Amino acid sequence: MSSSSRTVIRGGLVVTAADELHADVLIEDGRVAALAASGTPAAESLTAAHTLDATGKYVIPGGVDAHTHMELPFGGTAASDTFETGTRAAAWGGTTTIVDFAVQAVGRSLRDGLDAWHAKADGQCAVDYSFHMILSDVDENSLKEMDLLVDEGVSSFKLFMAYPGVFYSDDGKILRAMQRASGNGGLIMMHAENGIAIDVLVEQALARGETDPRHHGEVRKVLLEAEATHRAVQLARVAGGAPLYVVHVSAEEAVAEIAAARDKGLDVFGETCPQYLFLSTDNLAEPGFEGAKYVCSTPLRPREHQAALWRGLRTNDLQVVSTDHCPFCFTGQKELGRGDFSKIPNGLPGVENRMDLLHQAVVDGHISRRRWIEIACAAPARMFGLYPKKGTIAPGADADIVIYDPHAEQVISAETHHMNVDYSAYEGKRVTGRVETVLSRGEPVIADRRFVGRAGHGAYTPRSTCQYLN
Ligand code: DUC
Ligand code: ZN
Ligand code: ZN
Repeated sequence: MSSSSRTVIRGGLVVTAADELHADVLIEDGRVAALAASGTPAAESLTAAHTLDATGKYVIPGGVDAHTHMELPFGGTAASDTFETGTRAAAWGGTTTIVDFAVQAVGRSLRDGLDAWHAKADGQCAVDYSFHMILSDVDENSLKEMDLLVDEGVSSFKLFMAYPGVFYSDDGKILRAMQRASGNGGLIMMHAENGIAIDVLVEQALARGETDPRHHGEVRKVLLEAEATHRAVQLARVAGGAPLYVVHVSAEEAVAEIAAARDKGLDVFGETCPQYLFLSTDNLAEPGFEGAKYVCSTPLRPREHQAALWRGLRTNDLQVVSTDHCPFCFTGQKELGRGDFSKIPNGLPGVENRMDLLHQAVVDGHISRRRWIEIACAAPARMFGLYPKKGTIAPGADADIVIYDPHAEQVISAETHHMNVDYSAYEGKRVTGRVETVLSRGEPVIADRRFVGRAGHGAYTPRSTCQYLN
């Protein structure tokens, strides 16, 4: 067999969610072909035209970011990363698969929304991508379309208990969508905040002259996240046990609702995001209008909530860390909300920072190395039907592989990041660990910290149904 399409990565510590071993990895035709313990005759027999030296480095699966919003129209503007810039930045940060959200517009079909998102992404992406579908208009037609989408690889559906008049679904619509999902294998993803109550508090705060960004955090109360999380769990039970994945969990009380449901054996899952683990209401309260940089929903919480999130990640009450990457420039976009926090477009950049921040969590002792790979690669791949093609390093898996230097020091900054946004939420933060080389299906995308990929290499990747049921 010719060795020209073969690459071997030698001498690194291969870390997956299951194992850590010093092994050489053979890649052939874009897939992992074999692993063999380094230095053994079996490893020496792995020959290839290309060799990558990973001595002293980690060899890890490419990250799977299951929650991004490239080019999302929101709040009278649109997220500033395109599929091209956003997936390039993802690659720089060691993420080789994103699952973005196609949006059903009110009064339109799911198909129209999905087609529109395919048109935005097609030929643009540097790494592989899939779609979830946001349901904004649950009716008989969209319920039927859910079945078709599950069959063609869009097997998860986001519903909003927040944002009345935009994405919001009432409890009846949510129940119907959950009933449908319990029959067709779809996974319901829930934005769990009581948006009707929040809108009352927003109006009252503005009437009192409370217009600064920090009031965004105050009106979007912990109790209203916990209440919505509880309600979503009960609706899923009434719907016949439809699996439920609660997105961007930020509050201790919401983690408790998910943990209680899981203790009953229910298929309830939780995701949190780096911003809730590393940032807090202190950032929202930064002077001037700086707090606008940290406006997202669910909102940042007082830092006391972080311990519960870390604990949830360790105990598997939370399974996934995604970014909810939804960047808006400070100049011209976040500024839309000067004098009225409710007009600040909601969202933070982060697709490039997730793997590094979670590695820092390993360094800081919050999670183990294998748990890092579990919550950032393997669990999201399993949750959204991409495993074992994505999320691990094993024979037959796509060769989406990162050579990671665990000792390199870096300072996160907008000056050096690759996301198309004029600030970093983590400006000045020192972290230990850095991506060195990234392969996507065996092709170099980042080589020794140079971008060598191209728009259009990234392929649309249909998904099977959730592989993570309790
Ligand atoms: N939250 C955000 O912060 N941005 C986009 C949508 C969402 O739910
Ligand atoms: Zn959301
Ligand atoms: Zn989101």
